[in-house]
Amino acid sequence: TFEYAPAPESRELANLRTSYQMFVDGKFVDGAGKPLKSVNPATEEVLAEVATASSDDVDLAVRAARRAYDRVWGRMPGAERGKYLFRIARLIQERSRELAVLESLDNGKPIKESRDTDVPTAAAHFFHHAGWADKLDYAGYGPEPRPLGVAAQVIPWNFPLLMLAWKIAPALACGNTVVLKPAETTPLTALVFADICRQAELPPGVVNILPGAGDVGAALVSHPDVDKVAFTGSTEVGKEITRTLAGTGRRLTLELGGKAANIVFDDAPLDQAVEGIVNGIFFNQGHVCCAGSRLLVQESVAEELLARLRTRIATLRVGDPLDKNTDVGAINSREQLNKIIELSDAGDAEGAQRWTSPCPLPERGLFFAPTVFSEVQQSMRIAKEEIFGPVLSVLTFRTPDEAITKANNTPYGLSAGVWTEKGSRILWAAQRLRAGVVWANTFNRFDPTAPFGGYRESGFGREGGRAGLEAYLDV
Ligand code: TXE
Repeated sequence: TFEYAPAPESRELANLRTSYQMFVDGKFVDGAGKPLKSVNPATEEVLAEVATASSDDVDLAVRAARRAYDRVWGRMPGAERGKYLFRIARLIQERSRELAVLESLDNGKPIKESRDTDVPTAAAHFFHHAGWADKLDYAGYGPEPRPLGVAAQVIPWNFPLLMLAWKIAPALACGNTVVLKPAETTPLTALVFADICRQAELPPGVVNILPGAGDVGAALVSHPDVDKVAFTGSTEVGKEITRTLAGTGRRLTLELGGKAANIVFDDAPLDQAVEGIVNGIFFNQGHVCCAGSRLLVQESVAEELLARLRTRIATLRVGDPLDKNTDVGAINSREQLNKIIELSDAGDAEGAQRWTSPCPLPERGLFFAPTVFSEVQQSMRIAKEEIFGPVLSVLTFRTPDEAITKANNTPYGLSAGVWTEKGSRILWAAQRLRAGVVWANTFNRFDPTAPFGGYRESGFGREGGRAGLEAYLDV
């Protein structure tokens, strides 16, 4: 049965409809796949029914993208492409309230995050790349860098609109056309973005949005007429895509999981560090590939820091994503909640000390209270595996060298944080940490001018800034 849960005013603000179509060749159309139901994780009620693509639909969308590339977009002067990107950026701003409310309904993230981070950063990404479109000759990739052609892009559910912007803005700025598949649990803002492309009068076929599950993603990335694949998601699927593309000569960038260390040295400003640690692991319920999920704290300040941290975490408000006072929203899916529960139970079984915030939790919906494990050993699953939830594992170290060794003791390499008053130590640590991003005395800061991406099992390629253009250009 269908129930439309959200209060009438938020439905209205989000312009929520009961059904959504996919976007192919500039038109909203029904897909031949089985429609999916997008669920509000804060209530577990159905928000809307969404059309999904069949493999024939994937083929139609790739053909549309190819035609648009050959006839229009791939030949258009950069300055003209830039105008479309500017227009899209402004339309995201104009429709920011609708996008923010819809994102919080569909994903479960607190409205203050979708309002202040996801949506404005998505707009910023289009503004930034609009500025590159006519300056690619100066980007440092040779005198006449060329677009690649048709880009197949698959994104996850943790930042549905923002990940879309990270993928689509550089692709379009460089002259590529796009077929993008949003995650099956969060397709709605991508379809509003499709409407923004229509409003911006983007030529048909330049952007195509195909909702669906992993099978649609697999059909898309393996389509023979795709020139480039960009994927953000699990390391497991990233490896599968790498195998699929082996030997095809097609370009690939991957942004996969992480197990970031947030390192607090004994000279760190502790109050500031507490804020950074809280933001590092509880922002977006910890559904963040670069989340600071391992806290490495120097032994001499560990007890003091943990005491302050618990006091601070106990003040976090968990609950209704649409309440402006909520700090931690809903877990995106039951599957993800089960994974968080399973890994936390493994922490208990392996002998770590669990502390749970005494905050009240809503009676229904998918929620998990902020949790801290202390006395964590490197061999434990909670120290090694990506939890992707509001769970912090605390380890200690004695010397700076030991901190770096422990931080690098992971197959991942996406991000890290360093807390210290010593500038020289920041530079020393940044050189030694195997992580694509190292934050100093801050965490989870994103900016379209700064390249983001990982090493090793966190993937390869960069998104953002000049370095991010390389993924969409031939030199
Ligand atoms: O990821 P999937 P899931 C991690 C996180 C999480 C775990 C599983 O630890 O708990 O992965 O999450 C599409 N070919 N991250 O299951 O399956 C899928 O439809 C092509 C970290 O959600 O990788 C979705 O659009 N595409 C991560 C996207 O891939 C396929 C963000 C991601 O889903 C596919 C998300 C296939 N064979 C999860 N199978 C990060 N880096 O931020 C699935 N998909």
